[in-house]
Amino acid sequence: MPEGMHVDYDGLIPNNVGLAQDLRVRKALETWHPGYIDWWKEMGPVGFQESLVYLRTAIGVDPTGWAVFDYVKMPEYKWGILLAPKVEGRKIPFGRHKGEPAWQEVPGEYRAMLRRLIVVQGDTEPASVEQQRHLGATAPSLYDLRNLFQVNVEEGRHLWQMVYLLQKYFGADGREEAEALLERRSGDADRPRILGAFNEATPDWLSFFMFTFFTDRDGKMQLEALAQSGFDPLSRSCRFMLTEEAHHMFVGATGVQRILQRTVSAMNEAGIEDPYDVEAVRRLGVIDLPVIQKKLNLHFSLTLDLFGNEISTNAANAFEAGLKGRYREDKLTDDHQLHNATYPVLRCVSGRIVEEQVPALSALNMRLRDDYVREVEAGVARWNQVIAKGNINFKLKLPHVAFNRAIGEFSTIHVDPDGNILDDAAWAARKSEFLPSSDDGAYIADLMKPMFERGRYAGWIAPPRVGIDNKPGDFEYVRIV
Ligand code: BYC
Ligand code: FE
Ligand code: FE
Repeated sequence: MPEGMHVDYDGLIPNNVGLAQDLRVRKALETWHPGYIDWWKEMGPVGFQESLVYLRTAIGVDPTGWAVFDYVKMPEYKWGILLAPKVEGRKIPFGRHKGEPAWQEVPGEYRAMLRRLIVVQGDTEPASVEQQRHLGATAPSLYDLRNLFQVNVEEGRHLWQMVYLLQKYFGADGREEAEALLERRSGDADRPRILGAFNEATPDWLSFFMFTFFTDRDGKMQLEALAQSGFDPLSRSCRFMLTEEAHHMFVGATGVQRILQRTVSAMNEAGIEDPYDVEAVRRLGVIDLPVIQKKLNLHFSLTLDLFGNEISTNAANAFEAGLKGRYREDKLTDDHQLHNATYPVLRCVSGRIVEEQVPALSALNMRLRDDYVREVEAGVARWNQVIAKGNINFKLKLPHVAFNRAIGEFSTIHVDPDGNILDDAAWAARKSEFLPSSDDGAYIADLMKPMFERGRYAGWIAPPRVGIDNKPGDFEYVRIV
C-alpha cells in the first residue's frame, strides 16, 4: 500500500499523515485547534451554527470514494488533513533541480520562499469564509444555503492543510505563521488578508456565485501550479485539495446560469425583448442582464490581480527553485527550464497597450493567467447559451485584461471593457456603466430575501436541474435550528 492510503478517522483530526505516531505535530495541531474553532465561531457563517447541514466530508483519498454525505453541525465538521498518496520515485519536474528526487523535507536554501507560498495560499482560505459570512441570512433556498456552507467548511479544511505543512515542516516560525493565519481579517484596516481580492466584500448572492466561478478558479490554477512542486508534501496536499475545488466552481457556474435562466424566462413571459430596458426587467423582480455583466467585470478584474505582476522575478525564482510550476507542467513537452524561451506579454508602454516578447521565466504569472482566461471564456460561452436559447439579443463578455486593474502593468491606466484607454475624467464619468453602481447594489440587496421552504426558490433564480447527492427536489438540505 503506498504511503498515504491509510486514513485514521478515530482521533480529533482525521488524517492520512500518521498523526497518531507523530506526537510533536499532533500536539501542535491540537494546540492550534481551539483557536481555529474560536475563529470559526467568530468569523465563520453568521447564525446556523446549531443547524444540521447535509454536508460532504472528505474521509479518504481514493478517487472513487473519498467523501461521505450526512447531517453535521458545522462546528463539529471533521476538518481532516488528507494528502494524495505518495508517488514512489517522484522527481522534481522543472527548474534547476529538474530530475532530482522530490524533496520530502524543506530544502534549506528555499525555506523562506516556500513558507511564503504556503502562507499566501493558506491566507486565502479563511479569508473567503470571512467574506461570505453574512450570506446565509439571504440564501435563495435550502439547496443554496447548503452549497454555501459546503464551500465554507472545505475552505476551512484547506486552511488546515496549509497549517499542517507549516507545523510539520517549519518548526517555531511555522507555528507563528499558523497563529497569524487566524489573526488577519478580511477587509480589516490594520490586519488585512494578504491578497487584494480577499479584502473585498461579497455583499450578495450574485457576487458569491461570481466569486466561486472566477476566484475559486484562481484557487484551482494556483493549486495546480503548486501541485507540481518539487516539495512533495505541498504537491500531495494541493493534489487532494483540487478534488474539492471542482464543486466550488460548479456552485458558481450553475448559480449564475440559474440566475440567467430565471431572468430570461421572466423576460420571455412578460414579452420584454430589450435587455437594456432595465427598469422593465427589474419590475419583474429578476436581475437584469446589464448588471450581471457589471458584476462579471468586477469579479474577473479583481481575480486577474491575484495572478500577480505580469513580469515577476518572484515567479521566476519559484520556478527555478522547483517550488511552483506551470499549469499541468508534467503534461508540457518543452525543456521545463525555459532559459532560452520567450513568452508574449501585454504591457503598458508610455501609456499604450502593446504586446512584447519577454523571457519566459519572468512571464510565468502571465502564462498562468492566460491558461485561466481560456477556462473562464469557455464558462462564459456556456452562460451565453442560456441567453441565446431565450432569444434575447445579449452576450456576456469578459472585459479586456487591462480593465480595472490594481496590480501589474495596467494598474496605472484606466481602460474601458473593450481596452480603450480613458483619461481620469472619462473613467470617473463612465465607471458606473462598467462596474456595479450603488443603485445596482441597492437593487440587488433589495431582492436578497431568504427562502427557507423545502423545494422552493427565491424569485430571481431558477431551481437546479439535479439535487446534491441525487436528492429529490424537496430535500431538506439544512435543518435550521
Ligand atoms: N494583492 O512578483 P509579484 C485560493 C505582491 S486563491 C496583494 O507579481 P508573485 C482561493 C506580492 O505578494 C489562490 N499583493 O508576486 C480562492 C509581492 O509582494 P512581496 C491563492 C500582491 O509572488 C477562493 C509583490 O506584490 N494561492 O486558493 O509573483 C477561495 C510583487 O508581486 C498581489 C496563491 O496565490 C495581490 N493580488 O505573485 C478560497 C498561490 N499580487 O513578496 C481560496 C501562492 C502580488 O514583494 N501565491 N502581490 O512582499 C503566489 O504564488 C504568489 O504569491 C502570487 C503573487 C501569485 C499571489
Ligand atoms: Fe480552497
Ligand atoms: Fe475553493
